[in-house]
Amino acid sequence: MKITAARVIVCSPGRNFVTLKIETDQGLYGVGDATLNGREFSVVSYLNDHLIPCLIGRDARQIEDIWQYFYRGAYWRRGPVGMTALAAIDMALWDIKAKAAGMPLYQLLGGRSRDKVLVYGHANGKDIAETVDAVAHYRDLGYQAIRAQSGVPGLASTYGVSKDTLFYEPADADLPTESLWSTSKYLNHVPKLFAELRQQFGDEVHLLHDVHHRLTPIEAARLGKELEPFKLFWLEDAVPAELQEGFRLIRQHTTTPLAVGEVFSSIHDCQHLISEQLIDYIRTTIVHAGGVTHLRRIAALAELYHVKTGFHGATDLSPVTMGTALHFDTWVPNFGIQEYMRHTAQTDEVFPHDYQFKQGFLYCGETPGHGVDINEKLAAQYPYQRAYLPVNRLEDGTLFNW
Ligand code: EZ4
Ligand code: CO
Repeated sequence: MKITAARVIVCSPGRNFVTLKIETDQGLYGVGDATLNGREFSVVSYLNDHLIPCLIGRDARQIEDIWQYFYRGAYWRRGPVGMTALAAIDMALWDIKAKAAGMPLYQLLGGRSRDKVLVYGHANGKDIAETVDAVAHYRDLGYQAIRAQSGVPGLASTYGVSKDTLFYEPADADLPTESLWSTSKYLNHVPKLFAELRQQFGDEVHLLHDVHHRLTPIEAARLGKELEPFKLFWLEDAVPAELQEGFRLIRQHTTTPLAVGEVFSSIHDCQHLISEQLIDYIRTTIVHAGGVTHLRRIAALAELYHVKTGFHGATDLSPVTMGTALHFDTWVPNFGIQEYMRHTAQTDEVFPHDYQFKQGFLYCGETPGHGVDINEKLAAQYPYQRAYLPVNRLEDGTLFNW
């Protein structure tokens, strides 16, 4: 089965998405996501200028060989741009293989391990009262796991707090907006938020929180410790994770479960975090960490060390990634949870898919392949719109982590 064509499609049905479509001489095609939020065209160029010329004419069935060819063959390994481009090819090839087999992707991976996929949604508010209302709203929608973020008194804006409750999109301007950060104000506020949420909602609901890379290990240790009474499902991205051994310090001080990895691009970014049992959930996702082929290796390593999956699933992960991730989640033995931020109706229309949300769970479909397509005609009506993620400064002007 020869690859005859590969096309990169850029569209913006409410937000930017980069999509790869691979065609074969058997009439079967596959679709992959290549979206890297705020840096979209770096991946477009990597695919168009460097990978696609080497892809045409190859046997679409040889997923592993093609993966190795582009990983080892680049000489320059890893990194978000290269691994996202590779992931797009990998996703499209798994889509083709599953279509050729006449099976939904989870069957090819090893079959169903569970009936449904537990997901968490994002409840945001400008203060504690608004966040309480947002959590109540998600409870009404059937969610059993909810991430809670609140504005911090004395800070004009912070990560995770949006204008819209269901469709938070941080890449919100054609040049980066700037927000201000104070670690002390934040640390004083967050335990109050979770005390109130437990008071209001009891122990049944799973509560999660995303620090978004803003603490040092000792600050994260303090926060984890102070949040212990409120039994979080996880504390996410407590510190920027280039320093894997930094997690040892957090781990020595708290039993709050730790999740990390949405910005990782390979198994080497989390090897020590996993093998030294410094984390509880690994958040690498299909599109940013080399596709199904590479995620399988990360999940298998994690399984050895009692680490569960908790894939990134924000709105910048296109429905193509979401669909593929749901097949992976349906199969993977050490599944933990899946993040699920809803896409807008426009996005859902451009990417027809067969997965469904019901009462706090997502269900992947039974269509052969990963179950997500792109309507190219409709996509063409939504041209690219430049959009950046914000940057973040301390109150004295120092550039900080966003
Ligand atoms: O900021 O996907 O857990 N989710 C997140 C996201 C990320 C965006 C960045 O593009 O941290 O909201
Ligand atoms: Co996050």
